[in-house]
Amino acid sequence: MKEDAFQALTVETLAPRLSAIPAVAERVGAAPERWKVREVGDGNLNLVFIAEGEVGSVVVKQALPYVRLVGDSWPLPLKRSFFEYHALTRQEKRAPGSVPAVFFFDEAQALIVMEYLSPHIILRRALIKGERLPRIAEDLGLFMARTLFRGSDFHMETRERKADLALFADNTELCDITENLVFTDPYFDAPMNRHTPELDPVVAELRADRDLKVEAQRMKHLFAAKAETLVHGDLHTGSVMVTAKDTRVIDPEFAFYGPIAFDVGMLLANYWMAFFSQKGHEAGGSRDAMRAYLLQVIEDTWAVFRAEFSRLWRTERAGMLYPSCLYEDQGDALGAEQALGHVLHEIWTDMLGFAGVEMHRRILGLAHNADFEDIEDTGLRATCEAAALKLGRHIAVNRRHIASLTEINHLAQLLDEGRAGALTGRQS
Ligand code: SR1
Ligand code: MG
Repeated sequence: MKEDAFQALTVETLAPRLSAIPAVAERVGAAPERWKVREVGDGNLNLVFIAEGEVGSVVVKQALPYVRLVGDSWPLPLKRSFFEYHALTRQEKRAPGSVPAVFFFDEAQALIVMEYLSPHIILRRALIKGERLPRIAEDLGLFMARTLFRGSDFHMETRERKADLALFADNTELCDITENLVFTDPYFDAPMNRHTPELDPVVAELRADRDLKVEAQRMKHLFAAKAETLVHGDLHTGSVMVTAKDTRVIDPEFAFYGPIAFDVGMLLANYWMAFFSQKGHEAGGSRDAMRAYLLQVIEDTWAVFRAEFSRLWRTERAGMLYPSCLYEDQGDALGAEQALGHVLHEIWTDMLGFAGVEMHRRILGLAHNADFEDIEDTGLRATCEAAALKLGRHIAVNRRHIASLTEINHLAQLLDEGRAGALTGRQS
């Protein structure tokens, strides 16, 4: 199959095409006529199938040569599957057990056969239903600290890291999607944008906000220029599968060498959006406990990330940056701690900027979140979205002057209750 020209899989062709591959047959069964195949992809880009046989089940993910959400008018290279495969192997090494196991990869067919996670569901869906997952703060805080620290010059041998940086530098088209959809399009009337009509006045205010537009481009500048570590690149709540006992991160096709703060900011932004959307899912009962849970998850995720990053700094800082020959080896452990403080402070400040723009793009840009989209009453949806837009603006513009998540979460509560005034315009 490796030499073959690309052919998109279908429910009918998948079993005959893949059952001859030993690594796949071993996990599903060798008799294709006994396979049950269904397409379950609901993402923006790819095909995703579940194949079940007499032995077991696998997931087959295949890239399409275009953006599924838009159609073939927007071509997108198949090589994103190559980057996803290589990111998954690195993440498994750096944070064992945090991603699905990969059984087979075919570069020409842009397909990855991997572990079928069951009874896992997408984290975003769980949060919309009001489910409180007990492990996500710990698991995702550790995942981010371990993958981001261990992929950086704090830890890696510099030659190996530079080779890896060169490998992922070719993921240009997916970076281009983020550069446009996240950092630029939300801030003007770009052709693919859409928003809930009742938001018109808030949207006009944000698009006229000079400080915000400058800050969004500063974040884009960082995203494009700060090749610090191998980031997941699309770490939102739709890229995480969960049960009460297990958390797995999926879909790293946007992986590239970028700022440590990018993954952290994107994830926290998606929790804040989940928080603001709860009001729209309250028909089945009060979501007060869910709101409190989400704000706690945000604080705990950052605390776990910080603690694990600090532990790795003290025990695995073997790369070229801040070498121990300058600090610990000279009896100056305090110097290393001082440097750690600076590094964490920069991650904190940048993380808030990335979180702010992520909230904006999910409400004003092309790719929206089910958290808000599933709210049918557009007036109610707009109320939820407006609160998220205002918090996003506040943390992006004021990120250098914000001391704690407690402070931000207090503002989030005020906004959610409609008690925080405008929080846009020139109030920075
Ligand atoms: C056209 S792709 C839109 C979005 O889907 C992916 O999940 C990324 O978040 C991207 O920005
Ligand atoms: Mg994805």
